[in-house]
Amino acid sequence: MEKTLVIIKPDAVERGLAGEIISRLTNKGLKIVACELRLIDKDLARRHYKEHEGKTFYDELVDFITRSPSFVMVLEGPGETWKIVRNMMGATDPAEAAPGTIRGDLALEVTENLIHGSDSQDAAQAEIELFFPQFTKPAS
Ligand code: DAT
Ligand code: MG
Repeated sequence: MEKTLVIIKPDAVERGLAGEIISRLTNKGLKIVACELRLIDKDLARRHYKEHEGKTFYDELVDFITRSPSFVMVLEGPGETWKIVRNMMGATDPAEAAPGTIRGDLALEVTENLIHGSDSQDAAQAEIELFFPQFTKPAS
């Protein structure tokens, strides 16, 4: 079984779309193995989006992801779970995302694109550790 990290972003929670997005992912057959409604703070947001530090949209991205609670989940499937989720999310820019995808059906703007999913198995591992350290590190 492989796990991946999904963040249902503040725009989705604000718009009441968390249930719709969770349904799509669990109807596919993925299983929720951890979840939390959580206000992501600036420190965690900066660590999560470290790869984008210095880009023009970085500050806007950090402000956006910290503005209200996100629904953060670990999803599990029989293999390549991160890839299944990425395909269901659609392209980063909702204008490019195919109909039938979460972003293609439900979003209009690149910043407010509803959902984050890890983009590789290594990223999934690191992101699960960042958001749910209690599940990945032995108790001390
Ligand atoms: P993804 O979320 O599809 O993995 P990413 O990792 O390249 O995309 O970027 C992270 C987030 O940053 C993305 O969901 C929305 C925002 N973003 C990316 N490119 C952007 C751009 N050109 N302008 C504004 N926001 C952007
Ligand atoms: Mg990304």
